[in-house]
Amino acid sequence: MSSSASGALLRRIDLRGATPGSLDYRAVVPRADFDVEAAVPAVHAITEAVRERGVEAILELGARFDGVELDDIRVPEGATQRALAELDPAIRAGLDESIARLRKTSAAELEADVVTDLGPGARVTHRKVAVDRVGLYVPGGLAPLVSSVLMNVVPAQVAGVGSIALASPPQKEFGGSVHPTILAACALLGVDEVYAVGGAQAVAMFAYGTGPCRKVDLVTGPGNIYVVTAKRLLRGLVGIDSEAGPTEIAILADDSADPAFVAADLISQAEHDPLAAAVLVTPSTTLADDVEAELEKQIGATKHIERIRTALTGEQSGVVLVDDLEQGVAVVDAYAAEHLEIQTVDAAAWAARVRNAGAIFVGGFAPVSLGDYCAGSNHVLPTGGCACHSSGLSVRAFTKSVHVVEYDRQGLDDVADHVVTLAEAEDLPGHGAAVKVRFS
Ligand code: HSO
Ligand code: ZN
Repeated sequence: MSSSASGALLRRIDLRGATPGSLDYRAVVPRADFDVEAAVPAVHAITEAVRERGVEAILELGARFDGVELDDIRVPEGATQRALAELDPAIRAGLDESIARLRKTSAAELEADVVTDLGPGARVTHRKVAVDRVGLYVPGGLAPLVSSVLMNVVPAQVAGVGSIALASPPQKEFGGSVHPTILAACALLGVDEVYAVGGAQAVAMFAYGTGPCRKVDLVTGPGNIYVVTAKRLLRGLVGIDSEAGPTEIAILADDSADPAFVAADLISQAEHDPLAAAVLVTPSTTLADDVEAELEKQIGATKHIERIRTALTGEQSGVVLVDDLEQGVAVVDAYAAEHLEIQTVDAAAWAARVRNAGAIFVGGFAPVSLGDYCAGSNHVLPTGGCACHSSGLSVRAFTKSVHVVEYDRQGLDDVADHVVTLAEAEDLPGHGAAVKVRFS
């Protein structure tokens, strides 16, 4: 393996010739230094302040981090409807389309109860129940992610969540309120419990129940390192979705890919954050060179050039050269990207081989930005390699399941001896006795 920095935007990591099994790809793929542990002391101080001093602490933190002086954390009723009335009709049409597609996929993905009969008088039902109350976090930071409102709210509503609260950082530019487009999206979706609270303090507010905000059962939504760290610290007290940190795009591509598409897609996610990761995995040095040339060409025309350049040249981004797509699949699986694009011949077949990714975008006409807004898929996805054990948001994230056990006398009698034997094997005779007493 070698790494080179030749003045190119993307560093190169050459894995060609690595024999399968000889190298831990996870250790060599580029990855952001997203050090949640390092953020723990600062975040713990924030969550404790909110726990101890409630709204007063949240207002102080808003002044410190967001530069706003507020008297109240709750966005006044009516503000969402007013924002909707002033919303640009073209934006409204885009939001409507996105909502319609998300509703359709969410409804189709709802899981039915599963009833299993295990013999006469022996039945187990796997019942699906929506979480009662959720707190949704929508980042404000470098961009007001209005689309994240939809990605959180729609699956929660379709799952049947009864109570939804939303928090987003107060915006100095808008008098300390939440960004008006985010408020308008809330109105479109019928969400009127909105808090102008950002960062770790929002997660703490949801988890503890602070001031006007009742404690929630589940906190979802993407965020910066403070939000992610707060979710990790407060997990247990509340449920959380995946840890969704700075965005990542990995593209597995061969010679058939259009370098202009590949470059544009890498730039699209680099645009989010100087910490965003853009990774190209390819067996083609020609493609790697052509993508590099395209990046140089396209980057000049971008609005957020500094942020994009920082993300592309950062440690977390790069081109990984592989021998073939077979090795490429092993590498992208090890990387477990938040977003994975496959731009190869037989893209669907290669996509079917991938096990670890937050979402997979197949072929040249499924860019990540389609998924960010209007594909009908969800864009709140696990980052930092968490895709090897976690899933993105969907109705399932807002649902829990309960096993309901229905056995009658006959059903219990049929397995009674086994229960008694196993209880004795564990030296827990009282367990066996609870069965025997029913037949004595
Ligand atoms: N790509 C981001 C989501 C997003 N993009 C929102 C634009 N707006 C993380 O999946
Ligand atoms: Zn995006």
